[in-house]
Amino acid sequence: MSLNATPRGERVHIAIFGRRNVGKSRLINALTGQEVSIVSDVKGTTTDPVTKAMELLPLGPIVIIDTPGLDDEGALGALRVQRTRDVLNRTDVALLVTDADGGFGACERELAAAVREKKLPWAVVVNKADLAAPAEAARREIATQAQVPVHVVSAATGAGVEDLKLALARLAPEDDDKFRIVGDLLRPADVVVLVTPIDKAAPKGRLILPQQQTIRDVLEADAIAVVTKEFELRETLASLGRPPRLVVTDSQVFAKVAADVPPDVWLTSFSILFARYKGDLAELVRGAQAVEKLQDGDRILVAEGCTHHRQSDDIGTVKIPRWLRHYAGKELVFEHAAGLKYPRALNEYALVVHCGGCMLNRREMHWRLAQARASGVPIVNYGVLIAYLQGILPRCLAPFPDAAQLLDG
Ligand SMILES: Nc1nc2c(ncn2[C@@H]2O[C@H](COP(=O)(O)OP(=O)(O)OP(=O)(O)O)[C@@H](O)[C@H]2O)c(=O)[nH]1
Ligand code: SF4
Ligand SMILES: [Mg+2]
Repeated sequence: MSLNATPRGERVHIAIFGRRNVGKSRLINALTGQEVSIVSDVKGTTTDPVTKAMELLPLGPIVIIDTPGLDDEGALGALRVQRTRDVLNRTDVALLVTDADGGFGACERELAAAVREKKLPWAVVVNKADLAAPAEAARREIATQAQVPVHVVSAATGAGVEDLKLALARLAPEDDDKFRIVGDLLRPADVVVLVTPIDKAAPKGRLILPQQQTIRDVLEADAIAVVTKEFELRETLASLGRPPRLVVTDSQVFAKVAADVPPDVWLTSFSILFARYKGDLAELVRGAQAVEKLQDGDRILVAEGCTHHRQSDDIGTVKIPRWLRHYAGKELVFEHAAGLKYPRALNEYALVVHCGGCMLNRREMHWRLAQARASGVPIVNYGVLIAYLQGILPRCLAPFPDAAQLLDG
């Protein structure tokens, strides 16, 4: 994806479910006007979830997910069905595709129950209207069972596809003001100073995504973003006519920045802002505190949201284990999970340490937190853990009293 495009984690994730051969893949191609997925009359053509980021008007930037059929058979089939069900954990809007022949049977009812349990917005699509338009009675029957809108379309002729796009735009969750990076901490005309080191680790010619997104959110709050490196921070603060509302820094230079920012000015880090934005800050702070209880032989899961290229001093496989062993002074056993492979049985772990999850949408991050909660396992992320180990977490949490309070207890 181009660097100018909307980040994947910010896109509405639309997933298409249904039995084999109902035309899920062909419908995706019709909706998007692209050959996203392979279509054939062989049952079980789509064997793995297929994901594609794109613009879908009038909705905007989306990720569309094609899935294997819900009625797949045999041991391999069951595995595919499980993978399809896992897609629900990152779905914002679900479409359940059926045809006039199959109607709304056991497969459809089962998926509908799972979608309802997750409280997802969804709709039913009756495809292949060119072959057999469902009689009005059949359509009403499906609507009664599903209790959601039923759209009759033909992926082959395109009939009903434009209406379905409009319906998707209506179903998509609206941007929720509760979920802001910093905007909710600011009043119009507040000044926010952002400290962004430009060192060898910084990408050439641009700022990294969390920095870009934070600037954007400051501007959306009608506040003023002032960007500086750590070396010019003192000058920057001195040049302002009034103290800033907030200083946000890269965690790596926190100590230097903390020395230059007056104690009564809020100071936090980009990682803390994103921990709150994507997840649940209080839960992650509790997870950090669990470090104090680690024992010899405890197993720790380090989970990352994508399989990025590992560097020699990799954060997840090298640095986090080193820092944690050093801090706890215990013999700890580390295991790793990357990408969409997030283990179900978390209860064998004493702690889960998750990456910032920049590639995951908020729904998936929340699902991962919920899995840990359900297993009774504390979970923390890289940003909150590092701040805790460095002893800077209390200062970082000053703007967030609810989470800060946990450290006092
Ligand atoms: N006549 C007609 N045929 C369709 C329509 N939509 C899909 N088909 C055909 O139905 C067959 C299955 O379509 P796919 O899109 O591969 O179905 P799928 O649901 O993705 O199937 P799996 O990947 O096997 O789960 C293909 O031969 C399609 O050309 C439609 O609206 N009308
Ligand atoms: S923070 Fe997680 S999701 Fe983002 S690049 Fe790193 S490993 Fe991937
Ligand atoms: Mg398919």
